Amino acid sequence: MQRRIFSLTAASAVLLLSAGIASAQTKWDLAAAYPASNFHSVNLAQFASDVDQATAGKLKITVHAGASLFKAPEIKRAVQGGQAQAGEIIFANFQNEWQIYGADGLPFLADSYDASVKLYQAQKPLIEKKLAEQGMVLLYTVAWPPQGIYTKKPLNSAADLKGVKWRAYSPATSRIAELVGAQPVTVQAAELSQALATGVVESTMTSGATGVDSKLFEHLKYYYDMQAWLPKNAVLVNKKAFDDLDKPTQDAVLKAAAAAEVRGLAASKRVNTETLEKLKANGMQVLPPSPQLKADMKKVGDTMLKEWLEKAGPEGKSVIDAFQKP
Ligand code: PCA
Repeated sequence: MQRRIFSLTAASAVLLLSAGIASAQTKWDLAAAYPASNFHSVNLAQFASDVDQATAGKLKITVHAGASLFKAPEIKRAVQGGQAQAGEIIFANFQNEWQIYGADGLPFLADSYDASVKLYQAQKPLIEKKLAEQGMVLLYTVAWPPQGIYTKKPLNSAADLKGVKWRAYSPATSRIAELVGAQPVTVQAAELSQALATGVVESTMTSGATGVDSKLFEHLKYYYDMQAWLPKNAVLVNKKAFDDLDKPTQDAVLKAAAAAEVRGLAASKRVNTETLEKLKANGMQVLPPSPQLKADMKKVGDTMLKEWLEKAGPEGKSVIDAFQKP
């Protein structure tokens, strides 16, 4: 009897203790789609460690890079449903759900870092509102470096892309392929190397960063530095998970997020230069587009902006007007 009472007391002590720890520490899983070495993922790791430090370990964020927890197109819904408390998405992937998400995926609308920041300012209030309706909070965004075209053969004009198997990552990159007569196949970054190795695709439009991440120089020879657009990644958190934090912890998250946004932009610019050098060092020809190729792609951009405005309606027009205001 004596022993039994003792063990019961010990058991409840353990229970009480673990309940205490559980309430003192919150753990978030953050699903991300790009490799751990990618600058977005490195920035996320820094963000997680900043939050850990600022909260003295009260909020532990585990970053699951490389689409190891959810595949890129699934991450948004996983955060919405709370299967992952947080996640990193690329807005352009969700254009079919709501056109405003796709504004930064339109060729030659915002085609420099400065323009991309300006476009973001125009998108941001609408996006924050939409995400709130969807049960999420926007923490920060970081633009990818400018997008160019990778091919096996030299390109003089868009006509050289006819029939080419083109890897797309978003509705807009598929639409580009259709407009130039290439064959779009949607493949996310995590599967890009394999798709190239097996011949499923033989060209793509992406950044120098992804070119290096996926070692595109192993299969493709040319990179045309089109500087066509700078799609943005966004880090989101489930609203309930965020609301469940105490105020000081929320503030620490928001502060670390603001720092990550600034740091991420600087990293993107740096990585843009570095990765184009790395492509060259690995035998890739990094070239400016010919005037014809540039003119052809600009035309594609004009068509896509027109189509986008038709679908995005007055809301879309308000974004473009705000963006184009001097
Ligand atoms: N890399 C990602 C999206 C944009 C980019 O530069 C990709 O190719 O999937």
